[in-house]
Amino acid sequence: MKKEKTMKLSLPEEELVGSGHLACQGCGAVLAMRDVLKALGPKTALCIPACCWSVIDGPFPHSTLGVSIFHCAFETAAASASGLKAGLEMVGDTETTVVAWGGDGGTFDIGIQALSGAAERNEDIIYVCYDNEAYMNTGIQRSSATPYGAWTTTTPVKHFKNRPKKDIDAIMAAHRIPYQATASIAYPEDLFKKVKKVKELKGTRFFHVFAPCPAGWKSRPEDTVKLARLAVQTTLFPIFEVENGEKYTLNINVKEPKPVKDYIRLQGRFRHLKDPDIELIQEETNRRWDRIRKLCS
Ligand SMILES: Cc1ncc(C[n+]2csc(CCOP(=O)(O)OP(=O)(O)O)c2C)c(N)n1
Ligand code: SF4
Ligand SMILES: [Mg+2]
Repeated sequence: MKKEKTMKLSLPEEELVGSGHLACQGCGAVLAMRDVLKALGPKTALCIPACCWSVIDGPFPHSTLGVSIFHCAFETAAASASGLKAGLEMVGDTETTVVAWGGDGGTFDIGIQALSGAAERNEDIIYVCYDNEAYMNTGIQRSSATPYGAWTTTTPVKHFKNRPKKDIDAIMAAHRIPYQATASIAYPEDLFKKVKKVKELKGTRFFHVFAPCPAGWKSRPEDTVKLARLAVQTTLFPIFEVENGEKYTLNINVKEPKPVKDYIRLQGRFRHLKDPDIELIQEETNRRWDRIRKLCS
């Protein structure tokens, strides 16, 4: 008799992201939420500033999420989460994990003051930035997380983004918070494991999660996970963690990096780039990878 193939689940079966959400097909931000909530469980409260996720969840009183949500102003994710945590403690709830959940625009740009303040005070919150590298919810405007060379509606083809992506990980390391990590929706076990590990840790914990957006990247929805994996395998997005701003650990080593071209050519937002432009991106990627590897060694 032919042996039946079975798939072993490495993440818990319980889903806190329900079906019927409002995201586009192939949205990486939904996978990020799914993995993080599997690690945190239902006793979680999210502060969500203006971003795709404030829409994805659905219109009140409906919600696709099995956890509480506080929709806050764009620039206030970390401040709102700090206040919510203090309020919960005042009423004797020390069990609920408070999470600020923002996009790259709400984190790298408009929410950075609140985030920096919360990190400096070492507020007892988890901050998750799902990074889709632009202001997607309002129609694909450039953010400081947008990579060099990308088209967006505010960096049109003739004037594509000519500045590098802001190094938010270095900025957070400078705050010497107890824990921070990069992660990717293509490596759910790594993301799950790291969130679970620091769930009970006190103080500010920051996650920078790479989450492709087919609508904004002009990529195929079925390529979302492939692109996220390629971003790691080309070393464009290294996966590492930092404790107290000092102890760097590489979580996913890439022994033979793939050329960045493999990643770039799958996305319409980079269609205008010529070979010399891609060569520049390759050189910058190699430089940053060397620096991260040295920090982790
Ligand atoms: C103070 C303020 N400025 C601008 C907006 C408009 N706005 C809402 S969502 C958004 C884009 C958010 O981008 P990001 O944080 O990267 O999340 P994404 O939409 O990509 O998921 C903008 C500009 C707003 N709601 N409030
Ligand atoms: S625009 Fe991008 S991030 Fe927003 S819901 Fe669609 S795929 Fe997800
Ligand atoms: Mg964004």
